[in-house]
Amino acid sequence: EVWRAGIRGLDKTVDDITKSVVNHVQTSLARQAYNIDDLGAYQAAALSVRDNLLVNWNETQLNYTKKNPKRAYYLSLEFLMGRTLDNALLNLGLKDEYKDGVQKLGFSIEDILDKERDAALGNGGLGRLAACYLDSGSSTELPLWGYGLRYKYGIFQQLISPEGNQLEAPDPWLDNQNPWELPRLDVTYEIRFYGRSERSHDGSGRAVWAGGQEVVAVAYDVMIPGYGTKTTNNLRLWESRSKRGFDLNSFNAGNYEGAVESSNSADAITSVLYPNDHTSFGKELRLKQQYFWTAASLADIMRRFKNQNKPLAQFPDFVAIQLNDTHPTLAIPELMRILIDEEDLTWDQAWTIVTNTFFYTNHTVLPEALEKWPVPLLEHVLPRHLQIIYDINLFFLQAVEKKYPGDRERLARMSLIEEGQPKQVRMAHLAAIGSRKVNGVAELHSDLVRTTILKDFVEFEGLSKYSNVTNGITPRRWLDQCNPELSALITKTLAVDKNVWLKDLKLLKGLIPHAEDADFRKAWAAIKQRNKERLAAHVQSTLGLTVRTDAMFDVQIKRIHEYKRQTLNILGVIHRYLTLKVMTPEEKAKVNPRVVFFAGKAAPAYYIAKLTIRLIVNVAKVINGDPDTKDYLQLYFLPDYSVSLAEVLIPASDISQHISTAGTEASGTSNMKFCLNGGLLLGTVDGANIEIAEEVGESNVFFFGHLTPAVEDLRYQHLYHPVPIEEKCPALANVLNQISSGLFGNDDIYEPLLNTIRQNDYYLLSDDFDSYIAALAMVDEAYQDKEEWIKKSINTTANMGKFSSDRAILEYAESFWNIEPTPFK
Ligand code: 26R
Repeated sequence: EVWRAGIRGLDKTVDDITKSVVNHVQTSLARQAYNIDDLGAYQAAALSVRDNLLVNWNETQLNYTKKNPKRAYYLSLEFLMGRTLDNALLNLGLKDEYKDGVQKLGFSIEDILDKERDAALGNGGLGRLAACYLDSGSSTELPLWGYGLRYKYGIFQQLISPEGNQLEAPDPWLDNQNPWELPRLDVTYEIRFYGRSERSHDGSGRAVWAGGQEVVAVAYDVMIPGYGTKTTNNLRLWESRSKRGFDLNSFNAGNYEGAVESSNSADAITSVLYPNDHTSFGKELRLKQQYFWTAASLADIMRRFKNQNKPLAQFPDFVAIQLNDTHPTLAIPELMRILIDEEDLTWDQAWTIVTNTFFYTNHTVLPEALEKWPVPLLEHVLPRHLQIIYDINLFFLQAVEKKYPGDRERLARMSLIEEGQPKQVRMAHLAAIGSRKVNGVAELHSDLVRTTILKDFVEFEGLSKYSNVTNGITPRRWLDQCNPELSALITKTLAVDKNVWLKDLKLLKGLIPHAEDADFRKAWAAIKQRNKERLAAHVQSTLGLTVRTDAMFDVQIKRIHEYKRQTLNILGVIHRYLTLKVMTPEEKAKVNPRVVFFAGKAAPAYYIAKLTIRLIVNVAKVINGDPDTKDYLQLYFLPDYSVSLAEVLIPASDISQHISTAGTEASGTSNMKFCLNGGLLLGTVDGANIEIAEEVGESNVFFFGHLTPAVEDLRYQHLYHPVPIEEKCPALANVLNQISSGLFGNDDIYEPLLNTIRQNDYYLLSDDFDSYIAALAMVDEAYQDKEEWIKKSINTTANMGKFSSDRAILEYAESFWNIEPTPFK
């Protein structure tokens, strides 16, 4: 009775909330209630919200313990969560109450929300997708856990020097205490590295992995609330610590420095997120991150399973593990090791369990992004795992040989081991044969997986294992939170509660008839305009730059990469500038003003990507300062792209660019975010652009460029029948020559970038430039007819229902994992 009376319920009233916030100011922050700034108010409010999340989180875990459903685990090296407070308030249904509560205490909720730092534990698409999927997992009440690493430093902070160079600064996001994590100092596992694989002396002949170094994994839990449900799932992030703080042996031997160093090397494992996107470097520390995380996660999953006292053969009936790209593929040999070396199962028993437990999602077909680990490195760091990988390979190739006798080339192509100096383990092959299902992230991409990188595997194992789940985005963050006015207009227009349509996004189709209603169009356009003004105010306050808001807003925001072709965009901007320069005033009067925004980070070692940023920044200086053109064209590179910046940019866009060389962008997810917010899409026939066009209608998107099947031929021609660029694409040649002649700075710094195009032009800019310029002109023309444009905008939003991540996660749950919604109360 005494216990029950003490158990905390949810705060519900404004009164409960102010009390709880003030209580946290006094007790948790140990500060004077009357002497608190916005940051303190944020922290106290966050702690108070966390108390509420904890109520639901505890009940959720209790519900799972009671019902014991099959659970799915999403293993991802990246979770790009962004901010949490606003999302937690929305999902708890306490936004208005907290707004009033903090106002009573003398604060504005907007100012408080703005104090939160992003949790930026990811590079881009893959990490943000993981965050959307967790939101949807809880919102659809699925028993879904995330497992990742608690990096001390997230993705670097991007600074742009006056010359336009990207500089990287660390992101010490944990410097202010993080109210959203719960340290679980009692949940720890010891993870081994190095050492040797021996035979046991007990006569069983079992392998024993011994010696080396042990590192401790400590759990930190992050609560993931569902929208409009009590289900609050868990994201468990591992931190590495040295086993005893100090290595006592070396400490006793008088080697203080050595002892401290060993503690440093254990800490180093979860110190920093690798900032590479799409290029694998084979670094030892990265391998250690991958093993540390998969081994800790599997040990945790195994412990939970064993608590049920079920036979190991039933493991796949209770556990599904999704591999987010190949980064966690070591989980496959690790589970084999546990089952064979520690649980004494036979190879076949173990392999049956493994191949019914794992599921593998591929996120890219670019060759440089396919992970391969050098055999000598694996042998050094994980000697027992290398043996297991060799055994998996042996049995696998025996089966291939049986089906295709004497086909040596096929064996070499399919082998887990790539011959060479050194030999390397192909992680995508290991992930594919160790998994129950393999999927790509959009229809075209899944086709490419099936017909290129895993073609032999489809032939050998059958098509049904090789599947597609088109990506999705959470409409909570990417519509309701980032565009509250549009969300409110939609709710009013559909005349259903927002918690209905936000969970059944196809209901947006109800907007279609309203596209014909002039008043509705006016309201729709006014919101877009206010979102542009909000963006302009943000640029003004953060960068001190004045953006005109009576122009078309044209946005490209994503990692800087040659395949994404920011270069094509900036060359198009220069082309527009040159065209404006030779126009008469009468001609110019007909031009629609345009503001072009770029944002995105370049991998620190990616020279060409950094040059692209430098070019954009220096072109911006010239264009924005040219009195002949500045009324018609403005250009901005916004530094330090982040989830939070995207939340301001996306609702403000009229047109966004998704212009990868056909066949290179697996899906893209920001394309979905722009279109959901009524921005139109200018893009190539690639990734999810194709499915967006299918949904919203080809007349509502602007497509250009060569199609995927043409790409291979074009590249072949570039190599063997090159045509000088002056001949092939004079407009492009002219732009390149203008840059070379010093229009944007007098030295030769841009030559290496320009030469990638003049020489082999792997990403086909010279093939697509003319049709790109033509597409931009079509955009201009369409924008002239304001009413038609707004109709397109409305119809785009209305037809984006398919791209909710709720749909995507339910596809994984139903067709792969075989897990079910497990609601309570
Ligand atoms: C191996 C290592 C260096 C590495 C390679 C690639 C690390 C990270 C990546 C990121 C890749 C896998 C990625 O983010 N891919 C993106 O995944 C999104 C979500 O599926 C897609 O929308 C997007 O098209 C794709 O590029």
